[in-house]
Amino acid sequence: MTSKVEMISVVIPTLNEAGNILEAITTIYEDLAYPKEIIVVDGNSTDGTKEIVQELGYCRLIVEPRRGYGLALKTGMKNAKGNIIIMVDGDGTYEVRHINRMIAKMIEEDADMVLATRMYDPKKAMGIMNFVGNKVITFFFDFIYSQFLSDTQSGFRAISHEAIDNVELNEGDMAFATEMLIKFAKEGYSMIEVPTTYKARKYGRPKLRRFKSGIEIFSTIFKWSLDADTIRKREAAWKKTRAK
Ligand SMILES: Nc1nc2c(ncn2[C@@H]2O[C@H](COP(=O)(O)OP(=O)(O)OP(=O)(O)O)[C@@H](O)[C@H]2O)c(=O)[nH]1
Ligand SMILES: [Mg+2]
Repeated sequence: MTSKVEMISVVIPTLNEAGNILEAITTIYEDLAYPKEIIVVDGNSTDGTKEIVQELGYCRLIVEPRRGYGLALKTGMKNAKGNIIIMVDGDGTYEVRHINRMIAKMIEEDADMVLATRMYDPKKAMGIMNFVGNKVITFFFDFIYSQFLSDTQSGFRAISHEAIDNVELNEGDMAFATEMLIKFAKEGYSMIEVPTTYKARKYGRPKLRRFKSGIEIFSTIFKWSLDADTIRKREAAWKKTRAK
C-alpha cells in the first residue's frame, strides 16, 4: 500500500547509453513534481555515459561493474532513500513524462506497484519479435499467478520501497523484472498498469539477448509455480471464472 509520496528515488540502469541518457535524466529532473533523487547505476560504460551523468551534478552515479540488468537495479534500489522507487531504462524508449501519471495512480489506488504498459500504444512501435515474446510470457504469467497484466516486460515501474524490501530477488539479468512480479503476486501485493507509449531506440544497441532471456524468464515463471499456495490460488481463480 502506498498512500503518500515522501520522496521518489528514480533508479536508472545504463550500459553504453551516451546518446540517450541526457534527455531521459533532464526530462525527469524537470518534470517530476515531487521530492526526488536520481540514481544512475552504470555498468562501466565506455562511451562516455558516466561522464555525462557526472557533469550534470544532480544525479547520484553508482558504478556496478558486475554484468546484468537485474544486478544493476538491485544495487540501485539498495541505495534508494525514497518511499517510492521508479525503475526505468536509460535508453530513451520509455516516455518518462508519464512518471507523474504513475505516481498519481499509485496513490489513488493505494497500489504496491504501477507498471507502464506499452500494449495500448496507438503507434504500435514495439518490434514484432519483442511484442509476441512479451504477449506469450504475459499470458503464462497471468494464468499461473492469477493476475491481469498486459505488459510484464515493462521496465518502467513505480514500486513501494517497503514492498520491494520484503521480497527476495535473485535473478541477475532480464528475468529480474519477471521474478519481481512473481514475488509480488505471491505476497498478495497489488499491481496495476497505466498506458504509456513506446519509442524505438535512437542510439546504441539493445543488450537484450532474446533467446537467453526468454529461457531465463520462462524458467523463472515455471520454477515458482509449483508450490501449494500458488496452485491453490490458481484453482480459486479458475473456479471464480467458471462461476461467472
Ligand atoms: N548497469 C547495467 N545496465 C544495463 C545492463 N544491461 C542492460 N542495462 C541497461 O538496462 C536498460 C535495459 O536494457 P536494454 O538493452 O534497453 O534492453 P531492452 O529494453 O530489452 O532493449 P531495447 O529493445 O533496445 O530497448 C538499458 O538502460 C541498458 O543500458 C548491465 O549489465 N548493467
Ligand atoms: Mg530498452
